Amino acid sequence: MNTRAGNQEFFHNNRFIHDFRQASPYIHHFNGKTLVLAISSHVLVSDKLAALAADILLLTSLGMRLVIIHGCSQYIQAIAGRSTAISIDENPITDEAALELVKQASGIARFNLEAALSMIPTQIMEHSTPNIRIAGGNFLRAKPLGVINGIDMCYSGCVRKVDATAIEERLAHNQLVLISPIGHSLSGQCYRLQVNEVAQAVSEAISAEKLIFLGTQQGLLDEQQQTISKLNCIEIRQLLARNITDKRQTELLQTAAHVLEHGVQRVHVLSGLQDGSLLQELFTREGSGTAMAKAPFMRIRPAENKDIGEILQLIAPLEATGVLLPRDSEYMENHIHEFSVLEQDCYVYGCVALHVYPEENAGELACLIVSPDARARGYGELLLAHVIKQAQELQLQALFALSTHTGDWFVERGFSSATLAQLPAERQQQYTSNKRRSKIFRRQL
Ligand code: 1C4
Repeated sequence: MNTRAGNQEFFHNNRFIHDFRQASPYIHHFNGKTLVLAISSHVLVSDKLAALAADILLLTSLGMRLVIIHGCSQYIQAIAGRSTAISIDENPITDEAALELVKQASGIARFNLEAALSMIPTQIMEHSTPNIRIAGGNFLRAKPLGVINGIDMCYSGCVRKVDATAIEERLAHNQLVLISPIGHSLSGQCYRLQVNEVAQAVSEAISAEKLIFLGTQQGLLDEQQQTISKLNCIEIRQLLARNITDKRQTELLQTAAHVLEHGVQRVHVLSGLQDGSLLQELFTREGSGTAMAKAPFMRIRPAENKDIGEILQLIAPLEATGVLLPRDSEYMENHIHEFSVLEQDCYVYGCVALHVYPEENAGELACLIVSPDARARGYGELLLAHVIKQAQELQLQALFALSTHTGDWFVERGFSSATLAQLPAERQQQYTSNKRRSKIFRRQL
């Protein structure tokens, strides 16, 4: 029997509440953001398409604006027979017959995707199904590749222009834009285009928040064939310079570097065959596959009132064990200007405060925390360096830190033991009254 007590036990035991709460900043962040999904035809022909389509519908219902670019090589192969080398990598020349195949295959890919996106996922009630409208059109202007090294590429083309205004109009009307890898020239001719190139041109033209490649691989691989979780543009360029990746991976890295340097915030390479990889990437801290960004993913910024909840969550267990001084939300509201937070994506992973004693021309590094799941990555050291820089900019002469458990950490980073008498007078009083008998450390600036 399904009882309320049974339900409570269910919620207590499973991770639903934890996971849903963890997803909430991402849900908030992505509302109204534009995502470009480049979906390989290997995914479209697989039995995972229905699950992926359901996840895509979920994203639209959460307010994300989606543009999908689909591949079609698997459909071409199905029509033309297995022996035909028809992917653009294998056969870059598109003659008239090949162009006909591309048109047929794109049509099938498109219809299958539209059908999958029209299904009502079982978890959505019929009357509450988001009424997703799919828009297509002549969004891509193409031009021929022409004759390369004496070889006529015939109807293989490249993107000349993206009609970003038309795409924006469709997105503004809550439509999902579906784009095939075919463009049209001013003379009315069709040209076959590469999915990567279309994805690059479209995501740059509409300044997408993210470009997400959904293919067959878990993500990009390093030399040991392990999935790389994160890359910034410098690391992408280094990987490309080492020339160690295969052709497909090299193309993805080149595309990623280009779009990141032209306004797209993130590029992801995920497996479209792994159930839920898209949701995992967008709504969990761990993510999925490979994520690429222009700058390193982490930044330290001044704390704001909106961060108080997360800072208090970081403090709570350390306050309970006596590592940190107690601080409540009223204290935080009054002192938030002293705090800096270390943020990655939408999450606060650490914080630190600089309390200034102007009369003694000194500062105290306080409330230094790195979240347990992000320790030993050098974040503590970065927060320390940040506070030292702040203190130097204020032309303070000394920085203090008081600690019950972390003395060695400060000594290893240039602090020395200090006496109570060396502390600023106001802090001496607080020290005496709170009876914590913390060790005192000082660093000359
Ligand atoms: N002692 C010595 N070494 C330590 C250490 C410790 N307690 N904790 C970590 N380490 C070492 C690691 O083993 C690692 O060494 P390895 O493996 O590289 O050789 C290295 O540090 C890691 O360095 P990191 O730069 O990657 O550092 P993170 O792990 O990112 O962060 C924290 C280091 C100490 C910040 C982190 O472990 C943490 O959050 N710990 C819990 C909170 C904590 O102890 N914070 C220090 C507070 S002192 C208080 C206040 O409320 O204002 C109390 C004031 C009072 O009156 O008593 C402060 C300043 O907040 N004061």
